[in-house]
Amino acid sequence: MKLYELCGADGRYFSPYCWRTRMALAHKGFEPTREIIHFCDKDRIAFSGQDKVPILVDGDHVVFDSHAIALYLDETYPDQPSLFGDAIGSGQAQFFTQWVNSTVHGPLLHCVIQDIFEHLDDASKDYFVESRTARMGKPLAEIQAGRDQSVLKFRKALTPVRLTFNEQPYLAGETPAGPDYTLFGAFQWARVVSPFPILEADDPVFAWRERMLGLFDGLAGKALGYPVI
Ligand SMILES: N[C@@H](CCC(=O)N[C@@H](CS)C(=O)NCC(=O)O)C(=O)O
Repeated sequence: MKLYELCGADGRYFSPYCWRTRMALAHKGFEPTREIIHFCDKDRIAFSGQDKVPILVDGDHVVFDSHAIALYLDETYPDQPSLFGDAIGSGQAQFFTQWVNSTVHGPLLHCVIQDIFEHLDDASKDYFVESRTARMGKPLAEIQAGRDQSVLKFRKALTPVRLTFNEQPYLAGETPAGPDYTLFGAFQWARVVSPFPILEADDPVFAWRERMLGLFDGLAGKALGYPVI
């Protein structure tokens, strides 16, 4: 298996979507070969017929989109530990993925967007500024300057997650699985590029993040990034 993953300068793997897939692959017991992609390496991923990572190449199969990859892994490797459980679990996971993408990623991106820029390889910097300024409608530094407010929105968005941890240690229940990786990608995205504290230390989500960082022999915790405080 080969995983095409986004990387910035000095081996900082910051993509939230790629982290979902790395964690999902580890959960399934797979260690793919890793292909490093920078924002400007579009020609190297053109074979997939689209321009985003993660992309998983498994023999003759080319699968892109982190959610589609997770579904593919469960369908193709049912004897390995499951990510979503059953058809109902997969159905609910679709909702959860859309919720994280639409409700959690936004305020978090506002907290770290300039920090992402700072950690990009030089060749990707202009592309990032142009594409993101056009998308967000403001200079990146200006967006990040409001992060004391954005982080409050981010923490508020996590209310259902926090309440879940009053009942169970992981989003998937007693042990981590697909939905935990879907949300955790966002936290790793921030940690890899930014020292900004996005959670308070007494937040149950903070303790969950600690547990996630330690999974799979510290796969995410050992990756280059800032200490979580
Ligand atoms: N829905 C996709 C989103 C993938 C995505 O947006 N990937 C970003 C990396 S974080 C990317 O490749 N962006 C390339 C670009 O913006 O040019 C997934 O879940 O995999």
